[in-house]
Amino acid sequence: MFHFKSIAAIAGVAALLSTAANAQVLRSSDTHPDGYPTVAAVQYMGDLVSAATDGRISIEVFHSAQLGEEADTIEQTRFGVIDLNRVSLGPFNGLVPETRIPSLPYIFRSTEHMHRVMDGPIGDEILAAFEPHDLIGLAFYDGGARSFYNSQRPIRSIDDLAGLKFRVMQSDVFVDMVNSLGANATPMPYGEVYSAIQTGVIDGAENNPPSYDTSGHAEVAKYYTLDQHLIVPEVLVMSKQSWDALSPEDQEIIRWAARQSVHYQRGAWDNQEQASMAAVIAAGTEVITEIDKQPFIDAMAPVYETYADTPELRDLVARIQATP
Ligand code: GTR
Repeated sequence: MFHFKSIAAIAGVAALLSTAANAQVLRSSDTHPDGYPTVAAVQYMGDLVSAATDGRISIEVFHSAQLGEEADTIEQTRFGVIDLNRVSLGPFNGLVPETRIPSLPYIFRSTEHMHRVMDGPIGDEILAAFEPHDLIGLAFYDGGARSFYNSQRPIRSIDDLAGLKFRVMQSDVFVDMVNSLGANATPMPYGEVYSAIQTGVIDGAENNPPSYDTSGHAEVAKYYTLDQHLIVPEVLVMSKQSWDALSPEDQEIIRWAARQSVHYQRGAWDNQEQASMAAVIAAGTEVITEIDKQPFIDAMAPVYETYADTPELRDLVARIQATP
């Protein structure tokens, strides 16, 4: 015969099991390794979501491109195979035209300018532009400023870029950007860049210090010129299918937790940027900081003309530039 306490214990276990059965784990993708600021930020968001839902909903971050390269994971997120995805805005340029504008070279004067634009109504407008493409834009993270690195020679002026082959993210905006600077662009997934530089298929690539460091690219491309041509925000999106399956209350929790994680990510980003710069310098990177950016900025005029090609997109450029 069962003792009352055993019955209570069995009931308790049954309740736990049924919670576990109802518990939902949202799968989130990131190309970066564990510990990278974007990965840590989505894990932090997951902790907030778990706490706010008493464990009903949690987030598991599949870092290090475990779910695939960015272009493929974007498609999987649109189809609801992946629930959440932290990606650069760059790979969305073909799908979501509004994302081209904050991906234009030198559109932001500084990270602070980028924050003022993306934290306000313009940022909200760009997040909303994902919805017709089966994605819900949740938040923007920092991605610092991207600069050129290569294995051949120090770039001290725009003329030094001539003839070099650089990998870019899979977006025509960046192909035209590099070609307009007199170099040659090769679009390629992030995970293929290291061996492409090592084997001489390309001479280099362009990225922010944390990516240059943690991807190992600094080992094979030791000349890093801080021309800072792109301040492209990172974005966290959710599959619309996964979103629609949530109650309005849970959707609100997801939005709130994503917003909270932005503060967390920015703090982690600043630390990582400093640590990565120190690490690559210690490992022998030659950093070229003295560079006249004006010729780079001037060379970008045709890129603006090509990609800000509707009155709406031109207006978006003007509003970003007019933001103090
Ligand atoms: C990084 C960014 C990634 C990815 C990568 C790349 O800075 O965080 O999302 O876009 O650059 O160059 O492919």
